[in-house]
Amino acid sequence: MISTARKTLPALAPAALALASAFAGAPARAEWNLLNMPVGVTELSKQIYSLHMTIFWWCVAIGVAVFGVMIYSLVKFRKSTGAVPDTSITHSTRVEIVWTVVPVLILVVMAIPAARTLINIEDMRNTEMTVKVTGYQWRWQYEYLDEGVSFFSVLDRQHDEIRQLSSGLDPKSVPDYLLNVDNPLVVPVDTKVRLLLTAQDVIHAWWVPDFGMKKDAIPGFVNELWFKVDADKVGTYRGQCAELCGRDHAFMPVVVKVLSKEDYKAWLAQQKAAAQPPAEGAAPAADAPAQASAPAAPAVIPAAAATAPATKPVASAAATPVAARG
Ligand SMILES: [Cu+2]
Repeated sequence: MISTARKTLPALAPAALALASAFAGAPARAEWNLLNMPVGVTELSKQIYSLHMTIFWWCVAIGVAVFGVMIYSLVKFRKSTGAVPDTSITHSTRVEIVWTVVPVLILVVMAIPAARTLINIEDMRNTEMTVKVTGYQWRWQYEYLDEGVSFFSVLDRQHDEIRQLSSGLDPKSVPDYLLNVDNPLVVPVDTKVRLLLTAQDVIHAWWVPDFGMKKDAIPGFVNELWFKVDADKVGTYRGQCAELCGRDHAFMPVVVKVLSKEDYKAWLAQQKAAAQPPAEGAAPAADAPAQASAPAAPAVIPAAAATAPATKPVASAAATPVAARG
């Protein structure tokens, strides 16, 4: 036993050192934060995080109480000190009622904040803008309903080149490797944005951890989710497809650029102008790569969209278990 330990300990030393250095210094906090879910930047993500932490601390308290009583009993009433078994509580109706009712009450109390959060997640009232999101193998399409703006979002070309086996290029040479796209979804800050999620081929899932939101995009169904980014959280947020959707599942990231309301208006105006058919003899708009990169598939979308509302009630019911799994 001791000789095994002597052999194993030196072998573990480099690993222990690596672990210690990983947790030492400034980046340590970031590493530790990765153990928990992110607080996020939206109204919902913070609510979900606080629910998660509330339930977590309740579980810690329950764990400490249960294990505390158990360890205390094991030590205090051990056989070597002459303890004799108390047979009066075996098959005691009173004890059985107590240990059934107390956990049920705890679960009921836990269900109150959980139900409140779930209802809030599903509350689509007062949305200020809607974007239809369609998953394809392996790209996303964003359609700004009522705005006439639509584009595809594909893995950044440079990242795509680096990821090729024979490229010989270093993935560390680009920031946010495999988490960058050509055309990100652009939304304004402090605005309730609703996404209508569907897919054209197989099931995908739209996921941005900082928004606390992940939902399946299922062919023939329309799922919905909403987010409202905090007023001071202008920035770029990244996520990925979260449902195994085929060969290039790992290569269809989600990038959301959150702009101030003014910047968003300017961006939208620019996109609308770019979407206009060019005047006779005019050169095509240089800043409309999104439209140019659209494949032939979108022609099918309007038909799918037209049938979607009719199937929506079924969609919500059928999609829920799948969404929960994804
Ligand atoms: Cu996918």
